[in-house]
Order: sequence, then C-alpha cells, then structure tokens
Amino acid sequence: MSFNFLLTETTDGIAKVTINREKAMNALNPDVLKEIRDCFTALSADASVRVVIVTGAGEKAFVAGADIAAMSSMTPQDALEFGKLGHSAMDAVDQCSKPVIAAVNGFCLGGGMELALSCDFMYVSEKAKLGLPEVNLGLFPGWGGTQRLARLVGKGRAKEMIFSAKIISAQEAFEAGIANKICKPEDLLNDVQAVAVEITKKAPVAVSLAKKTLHQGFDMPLAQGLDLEKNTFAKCFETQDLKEGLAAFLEKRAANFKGN
Ligand code: DAK
Repeated sequence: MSFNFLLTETTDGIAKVTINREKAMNALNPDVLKEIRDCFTALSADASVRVVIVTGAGEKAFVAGADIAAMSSMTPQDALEFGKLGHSAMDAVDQCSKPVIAAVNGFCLGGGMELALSCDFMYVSEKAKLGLPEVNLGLFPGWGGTQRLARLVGKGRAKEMIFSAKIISAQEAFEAGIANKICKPEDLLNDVQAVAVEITKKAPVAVSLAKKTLHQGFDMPLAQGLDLEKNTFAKCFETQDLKEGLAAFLEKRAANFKGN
C-alpha cells in the first residue's frame, strides 16, 4: 500500500507510520485522515506486524491538529463528514489488533493529541507540547478528545485542559499519566523501538486479546469486566502459542511464538 502523506516501513514485526506533512506541522486534512484509516485497517489485518509505532515527520511536530486552513471553508455538512472521517481514523488506530505506540516528537495538539490518545500509550520527547486548544478556535475536541482524555486522566484534569486550552509540557503529561515516559529528543525513537521489540517477543494472540479485553472491559462494571476476562482468557488455550509458551518454560528455553 502506498500513501501520499504517510511514510510506512515494517522491520522485524514492527511497523513505523510517520505522518508526513512537515510544512504544515503534519496537520490532519481529509486525505491524511483517510490514509490513517486505511493504513491502520491494513496493519490490523497484517499477520507479519506485531507492534505499530506512530510519529510525526520532522523535528517540530507530532501532529499540530486538524488542518485549520482546510476547516476554514467547511460548511456544517462538510464538518459532519470531516468529523465522521476523523472518528473512523482514530477508531482504526484505537481498535487496531496490534499494540500502537505514539512517539510524540514535538507539538501534539488538538486532533494530533486525539490521535496520540487513540494509541495504546505514548512516549514523549522532552520538548513535546501537548494540548487540546480547540476552544481557541471556536470548536471543541471532536475526535474522541473529550472522551479518551477524561478516561485517561479523570474528568477534572480533562475539563481543565479542554476548557482553558492549556498546553502542557512533557513533564506535566508524564505526571498526569498521559505519557508513559519522557525521552531525550534524540533517544525517543530508540526508546519506543526498545519497548516495541519487547512486545514482539511476547505471544501475539495473547497480547491482542489483552488489548481487546482491556478496551472492552474498561467501561463495564467490574463484575462484567471480570466475566469478560474469564471468557476471553480461555481463548488463549485454543492457541499453539500457549502450548509453545508453556513448553518453553518447562524446557528452560526461549519461546518461539508464531502468532497462532
Ligand atoms: N493546521 C494547518 N496548518 C498548520 C497547523 C494546523 N493545525 N499548525 C501549524 N500549521 C502550519 C502553519 O500555518 C505554518 O504554515 P505556513 O504559514 O508556513 O504556510 C506552518 O504550519 C508552521 O507553523 P507556525 O509558523 O505557526 O510555527 P510555530 O513554530 O510558530 O508555531 C504551533 C507552531 C504548533 C504552536 C502553531 O503552528 C499553532 O498554534 N498551530 C495550531 C495549533 C492548533 O490550534 N491545533 C488545534 C487545531 S483544531 C472535528 C473534530 C476535531 C477537530 C476538528 C473537527 N469535527 C468533529 C468536525 C480538531 C480540531 C483541531 O485539531
């Protein structure tokens, strides 16, 4: 699959997707959103991919938001379509069957932050700036920001960020639990790569089921979530990887998981 606004490469089971519109701070216009949706739909179904990394081209921005110039001429009907398209792109990332890690290399604003929040977790460069500044422009986060940020950091912190359009530093993002790790700019991709490599060594079906169970169970009452876990867990016993993992332990060797 080839794209106009994404650079993609897969090595040793790790796919790297770079949003590549550097002159516009990698802002998300309809074409970029379609490509993100299509790319993640394909990666989700690609058995050779075990982990996906998302980052932004250049040194300044991960993604500085939805494309403001493109929005300036939109009618309410266009905005509705743009909204749906954005959600389909974020959902394709969120629901990707593989873990998706955001390497946040700079400005991560508005729709860009919504993209990072759709990933499973993010590592951020020391120089990253994050925020949902949409109310500065007369809109509010509309690609999942109001929902995903509140679920991650709690309603109070999410409300403060969204209502005040506050831009936060990497340190503040780490302290709020938005970012899992702060990295030196030059180490960011290597640090993300290192955790991705660790994940590729694990049983792929188990990792994928863990992601699905976490996602589905998160909004359920605890008892229902635990039921879901019980039922999904049993599916691991249908896999060759479980046999391999148990045998490898008993034979005191490294497991060689095939993802089936
Ligand atoms: N869109 C389009 N172009 C952008 C952009 C953006 N979001 N951000 C930056 N650029 C462009 C600039 O216009 C400039 O282009 P030229 O003038 O060179 O042609 C180039 O990138 C470099 O930017 P600056 O010259 O401004 O660079 P600085 O280093 O001075 O500043 C900055 C960097 C990131 C602080 C600044 O560019 C900035 O404030 N950018 C806007 C950030 C922002 O407000 N982001 C939120 C956008 S609103 C929807 C759901 C969701 C959304 C929309 C609809 N529906 C449900 C319908 C989401 C909305 C948003 O994300």
